[in-house]
Amino acid sequence: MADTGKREVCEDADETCKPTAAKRPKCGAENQPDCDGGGECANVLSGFKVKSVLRVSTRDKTIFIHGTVEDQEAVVILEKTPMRQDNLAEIFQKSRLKRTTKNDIYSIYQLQPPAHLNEIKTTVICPATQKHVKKYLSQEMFLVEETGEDYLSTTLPYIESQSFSVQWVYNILEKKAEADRIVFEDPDPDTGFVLLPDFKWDQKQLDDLYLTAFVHQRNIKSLRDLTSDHLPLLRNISKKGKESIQKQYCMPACKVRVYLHYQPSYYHLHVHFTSLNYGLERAHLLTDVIMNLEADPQYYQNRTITYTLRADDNLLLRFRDAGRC
Ligand code: M7G
Repeated sequence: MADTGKREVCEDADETCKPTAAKRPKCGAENQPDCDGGGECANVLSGFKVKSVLRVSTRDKTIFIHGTVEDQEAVVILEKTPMRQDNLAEIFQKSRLKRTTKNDIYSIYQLQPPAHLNEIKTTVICPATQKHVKKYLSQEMFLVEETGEDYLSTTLPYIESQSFSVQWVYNILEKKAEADRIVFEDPDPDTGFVLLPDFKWDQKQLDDLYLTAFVHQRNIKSLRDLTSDHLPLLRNISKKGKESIQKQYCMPACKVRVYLHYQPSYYHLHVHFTSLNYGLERAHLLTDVIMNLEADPQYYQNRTITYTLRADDNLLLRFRDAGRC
């Protein structure tokens, strides 16, 4: 873990925390045979052929591209990573500067840092399905108010017919992938889970901390399936997840947002642990979920849940067909 220059005070300890080194991924494609153990990969993207740009976000400095790699459909996401305080000295000393404008006391430069400080986080989904391509395409959004009945008659059949594969989650749970990235595991088949850095986090700074806990139980699709029977599981994730993050990253519980998405993209129950910088769209706070289930064991079977769907989402079409949107 890069030292962000911050020192947080541990909640449950007298001494000041020192974040322990984060387990870094060796490279984005560590399971592919073209990567060596040191993290260098053969450039699998050298033959990437761009078909279309799906979305550009200047604010997030990210571009989503649809294309092909060796005739296989692929989605590539390029993202400029956040600036890190601990690199500043090297940036100032070792960069090349080109001045583009000067006016009185104001100057603008193009700064070219050394290559290793100029990395672009690159996510590759290959082979990608049409559904992946759609996920990243900019689209108009619509609001849906899903009742418990809507869930059973419209949403559940949709999920069962065409949700994303969760094989990658099973690979994590079975240690067939990302085993070296696991931050914490409770192996209990009922209340246990695996906590590890999310794909969205490069682990280089704590400002955008993002870990995800995947439950060992395989029959819980989402928030909708939760009843008071799952309270021991949820309380366990909340407690041990926060404790692990406090221990590993020195991030106190009051700095971590813990929540479930509804609708999620992947229907195997998982809980997001993020820094407060992340937005709240689709988020249901785990503490609220626990309190709601304590008050009403069937709360999530009965309540109406409101969320947005993209114009091209087949689930929206189903709500339209059912006259519910
Ligand atoms: P979600 O709420 O189902 O979907 O969360 P979202 O992507 O619409 O938020 C699933 C989470 O799993 C997301 O935060 C993804 O970034 C993360 N994720 C997806 N994949 C395919 C992987 C993976 O292979 N490994 C890890 N560690 N995280 C992943």
